[in-house]
Amino acid sequence: MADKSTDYSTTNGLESKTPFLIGVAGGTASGKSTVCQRIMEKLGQQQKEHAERRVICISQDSFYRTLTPAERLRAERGQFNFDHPDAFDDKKLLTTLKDILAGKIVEIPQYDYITNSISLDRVHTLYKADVVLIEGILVFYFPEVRDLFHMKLFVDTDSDTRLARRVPRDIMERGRDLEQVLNQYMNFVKPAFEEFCLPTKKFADVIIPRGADNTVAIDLIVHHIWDIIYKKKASPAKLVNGHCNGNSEGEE
Ligand code: UZR
Ligand code: MG
Repeated sequence: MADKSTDYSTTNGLESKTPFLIGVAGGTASGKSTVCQRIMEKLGQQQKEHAERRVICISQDSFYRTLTPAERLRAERGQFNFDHPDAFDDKKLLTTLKDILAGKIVEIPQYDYITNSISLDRVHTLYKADVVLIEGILVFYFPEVRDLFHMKLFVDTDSDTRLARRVPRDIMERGRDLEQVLNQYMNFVKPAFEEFCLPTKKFADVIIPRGADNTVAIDLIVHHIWDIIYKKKASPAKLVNGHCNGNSEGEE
């Protein structure tokens, strides 16, 4: 079958060790990070040291742009729209992904939801990997970024389930109060989801209903990734049974 996954390593004219890039989109609190975590676990990577990891995950949140002082004030009052494409530095995201595809070592800053800004003192260095997952609400929004992915997944979780998860998460992990969370949800998160995120579902190769609860879908996806990346060396049955160690040394 002449699918693009068969010869992914030569897409964009890059060399044979090009990492396999997977985009994971979906609404807020749909379970994108958890889906990525499950994929990494099932590929047997989770316990490895950072530099050795063959499967890594990046969040689009690391590519929020620096706010102007006026925007910062609005953000503190919950009046800045973090769900709008303009909130992101898409050029930086694009450059970083291109560098990753070119096999370069890149630095990824961590985002701090309490200060609404990138923490420059908490930067992760990403080494070469076989598989790179990028998760975020708008990873399929920017055409040039979208075109870089070898596989596109959309985590499709009901809006009420997402809201029910988002409220306690924002209060407990992101230092907000209930009124602020609900206002922000109604004014920004929900309309931006409908306008910018949901329409990108059509670009997905695979739509995952119910998010991380959908173990069948995740197993199938992992099976497929394994097939593409480490094909022929290990039986897929081993992978599903959790025996895979993700070591691709000497393969190809
Ligand atoms: P996920 N977000 C914040 O709450 N604060 C910030 O400083 C930056 C982002 C939220 C953003 C979006 N919206 O809905 C969410 N708001 O992070 C995306 N308001 O993250 O996909 O993990 O839900
Ligand atoms: Mg997230």
